[in-house]
Amino acid sequence: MKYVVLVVLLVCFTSGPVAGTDVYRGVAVRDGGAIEGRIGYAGPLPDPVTYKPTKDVEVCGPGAHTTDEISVNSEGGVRYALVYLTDIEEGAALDRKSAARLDQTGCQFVPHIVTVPRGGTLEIFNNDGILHNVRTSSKKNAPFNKAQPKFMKKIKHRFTSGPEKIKVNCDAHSWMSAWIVVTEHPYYTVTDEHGAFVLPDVPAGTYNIAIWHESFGIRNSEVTVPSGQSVRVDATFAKE
Ligand SMILES: [Cu+2]
Repeated sequence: MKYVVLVVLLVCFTSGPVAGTDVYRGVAVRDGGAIEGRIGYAGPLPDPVTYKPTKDVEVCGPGAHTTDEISVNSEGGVRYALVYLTDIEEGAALDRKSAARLDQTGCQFVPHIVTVPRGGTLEIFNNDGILHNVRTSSKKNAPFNKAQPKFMKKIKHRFTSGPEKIKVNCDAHSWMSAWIVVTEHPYYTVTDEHGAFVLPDVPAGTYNIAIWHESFGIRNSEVTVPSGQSVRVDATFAKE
């Protein structure tokens, strides 16, 4: 009996998903399929995170504002959930040459989640004409902390290690936060205001898909993508 258990364990370990693989190969995808779905929130809707600027009010805007940390619409659709495949080894090529862009506009980072390929460059813009200070918290990539005065329109930064989810804050405005996601392949996307997402051009096969939200946690499931067709993956977060 022990022998049987051991065999089962070995099979599990050798056929299980490889998280954060470094062996991704870009190829021409023929008859790829799509994964589409909706990420929802069950139960009473969570309260948004709010703030009221006490400095730079003429740029940041007076009164109460809402951050993008918790953005759930009236139908329970969860915006700004990151959806990605964790174990894909071969698929569409990753464009490492085009720069990704993160704006600071009205004292908010836009978009709230930006993806950057490993080895790629992120351009961080200051559109506000006031001082911002960009600080990242990361482990694989070296963290950085850069003041961006009003005359410094653009900071460029290259991310050399991944995959990694990196939180960004501004030390001049405590409510400003965003996420830089360093990717190894193109199968990452972020849900829209309805909680919807699409991952196109996926080679037929079975993959592990992760759905991550900074406040609600992470969900994983297996998905089988049929050749030339789409498959749905819906997930729901709830208060635990
Ligand atoms: Cu700022």
